[in-house]
Amino acid sequence: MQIDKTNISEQNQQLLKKHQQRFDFINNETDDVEAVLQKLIEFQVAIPSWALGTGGTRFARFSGGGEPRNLEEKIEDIGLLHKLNQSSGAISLHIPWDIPRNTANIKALAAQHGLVFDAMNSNTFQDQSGQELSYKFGSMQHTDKAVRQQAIEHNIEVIRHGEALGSKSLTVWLSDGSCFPGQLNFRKAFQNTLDSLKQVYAALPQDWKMFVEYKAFEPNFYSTTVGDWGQSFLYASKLGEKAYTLVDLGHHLPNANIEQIVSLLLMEGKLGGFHFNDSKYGDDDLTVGSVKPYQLFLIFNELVEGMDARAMNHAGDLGWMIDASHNVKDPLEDLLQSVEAIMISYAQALIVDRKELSDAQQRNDVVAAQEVLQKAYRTDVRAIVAEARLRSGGVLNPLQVFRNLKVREHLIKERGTKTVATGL
Ligand SMILES: [Mn+2]
Repeated sequence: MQIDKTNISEQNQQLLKKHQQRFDFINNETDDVEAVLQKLIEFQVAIPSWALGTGGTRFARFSGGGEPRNLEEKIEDIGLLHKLNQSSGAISLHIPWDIPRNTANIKALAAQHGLVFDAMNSNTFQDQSGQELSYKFGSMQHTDKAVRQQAIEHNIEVIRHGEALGSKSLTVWLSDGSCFPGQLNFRKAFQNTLDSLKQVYAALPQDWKMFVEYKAFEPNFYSTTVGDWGQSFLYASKLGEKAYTLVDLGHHLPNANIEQIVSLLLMEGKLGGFHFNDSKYGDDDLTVGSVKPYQLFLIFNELVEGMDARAMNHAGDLGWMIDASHNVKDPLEDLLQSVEAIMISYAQALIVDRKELSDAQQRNDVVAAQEVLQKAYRTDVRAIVAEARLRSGGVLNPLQVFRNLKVREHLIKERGTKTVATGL
């Protein structure tokens, strides 16, 4: 399935007049829209290779039709998303699910679709077929040195694949932990994990980053060895300047103040990357912005404030990724919604009146501070986001065009109704 320039301009033509009215209105209402547009155009969110097919729960998996059957088709799917929104110009690979059969061909295919390779993801949370030792009782924390060594070697192999593809970072998420009190010596588990991470860190190329992702619970239900941002920060600090904490929105205990976590990690120069999703109860992996859009805005508000305080480049200095799983929606439609939600929250954070907010905070004017934030949050910035897409060659309404062009129907025709993408 190819979407060409003619498709795009035809689709945009139908919506252009209405869009222009909406954009003119918001442009008059808002200061410095041109600067916001420029930032939106530069901002790219990586799509994870595992989110292109239907996910499953521990009960069932209801596969959809036309799912990508291999890495080439995953790249093509992200290419389609990027063609529509011009904001999904990167792919985050998972090893061993996405080991390229021919690296040069894969690089060329990605380049053809305007995609770069974002963070590489290792996997020691499940056993692979033919694997010698089991991760049933953990990987990097394991009591047996041989298991730890196997996990270390796997991560180093992931780095090598990433180097060949032009990636610049490794995300390590460990499911290690314990399910029952007494199962684990916490201190030994931490030390083993730190020693293992140190060996992986030593194999990082000079210009690479390592992201240490944390998660409060699941699959382990009593303790997790990288359980929260404090523990991740501890590992990242002990490892060195190339190691950072990665925040996954779904990996917190209920009601955690994620925006405060983000603010402090940024202050310490230790926030490395972000996994976007949304949730109601735990690690639900739902569409970004579908349940708690105000929280997403508050997080972006801290991101923008914190990055500006350190003179960071919004688009390039942190790793922006989606980490979601789709059980009932078309994965591609879900991803279009997620990217849109991210761009909307980012745009709203960009129009916050920083001076007014800072002044209100200084004089303890709580009411004024809330007004400043909510004024931005309640501004309908969708026409700004659409204008950014239009200027970068995308479509005004990606979801509508996805349906108008019958993208899913074409993919089913090409790939069949019973395809299963590699992943969970
Ligand atoms: Mn994640």
